[in-house]
Amino acid sequence: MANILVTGGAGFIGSNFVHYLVNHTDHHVTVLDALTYAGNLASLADLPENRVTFVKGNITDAPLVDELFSRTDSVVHYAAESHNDNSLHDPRPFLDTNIVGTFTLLEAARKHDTRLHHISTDEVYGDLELDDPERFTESTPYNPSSPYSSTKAGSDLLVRAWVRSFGVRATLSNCSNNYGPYQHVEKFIPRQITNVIRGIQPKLYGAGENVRDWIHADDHSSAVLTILDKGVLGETYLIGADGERNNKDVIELILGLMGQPTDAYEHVTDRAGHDLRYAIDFTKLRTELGWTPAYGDFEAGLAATIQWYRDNEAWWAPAKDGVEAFYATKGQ
Ligand code: NAD
Ligand code: TDX
Repeated sequence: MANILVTGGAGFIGSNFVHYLVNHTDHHVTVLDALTYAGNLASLADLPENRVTFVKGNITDAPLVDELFSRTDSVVHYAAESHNDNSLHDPRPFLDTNIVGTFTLLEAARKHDTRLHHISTDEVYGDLELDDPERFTESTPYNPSSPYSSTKAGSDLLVRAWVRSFGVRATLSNCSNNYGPYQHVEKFIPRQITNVIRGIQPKLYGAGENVRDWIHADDHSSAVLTILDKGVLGETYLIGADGERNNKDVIELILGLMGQPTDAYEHVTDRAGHDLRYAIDFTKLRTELGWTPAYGDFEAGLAATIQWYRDNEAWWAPAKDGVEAFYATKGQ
């Protein structure tokens, strides 16, 4: 049994990881989360109190971070400002949390010699052409497009520098687009599901040819736990599940699964600087650490996710009107 600190554990992927740890290990989990608009304590409500301790706080709060690191074995760092559209509207919080927050954790890891796993995104690599036969690998050059992805790229580079310069015991992973329960309604898939439930037309940015490489959040969690247990210090691992789909296909799939005509959506203003395609080659994780995804069937995973949003309207309803009002100001 170990004490694991999970930053951002009240967010989408972090809360799925906390559930995963409780269900698949005997570790004790401490969650450090500022409960920004994206954090929701209800995402942890059904977990046993003797396994999970919640601390409300900011990852830029150095004394708090120092105190927590002094009594933890490992840290998994999810906390971030995570939404590209918000980063185009107001980049500042992305620099504070993603850059300064990660720096604050690295300094504490250095002081306490704490094992750290840093969670990042495939967006640090920029985007691919639709017909490019290559996918991202661990050696693809960094080329981020948005304020969000550039701050995530910056945080990755800080981690690598602290490994090399100070011997911090860290690993990194860059994952593709996640879907599953507890994802905020600002994001593509939950926005469309909850639009259909509310009788609002789903909204497709531009022509919808943009491709995302979808992975279930549980598969992301199992990959992170594998890296935490078996990953080589200083190494980066790409996480994906061969889930490439364009946005138009995903919206049509959601409509079909929800019993609606598959053309019952509208095209809205495209995202500025919209990345065309992400695609992950996860050969290194598969061959070196023996990890494989469990959710092979995207349609089945999506159907289960739709059911989760149908069953948990109380979880997402408080955020829905505000999100739609924000998008409406941008013609989206
Ligand atoms: P999210 O926005 O749902 O959750 C972020 C969480 O971090 C929230 O609970 C929020 O309250 C907390 N947080 C934000 N700023 C904080 C701060 N300064 N101090 C403490 N807590 C703070 O994000 P997510 O989609 O779950 O993403 C989690 C991580 O995974 C991020 O690092 C993101 O870059 C990465 N990632 C996400 C995806 C994806 O598809 N969503 C894919 C690859 C990587
Ligand atoms: O209403 C919408 N309509 C639409 O067409 C929204 C909200 C999005 N989109 C498009 C934009 C993207 O091509 O859908 C795609 C997915 O959009 P998001 O859910 O905003 O995700 P993305 O920008 O791809 O980034 C996500 O994956 C990588 C996460 O939000 C990041 O945190 C992660 O790093």
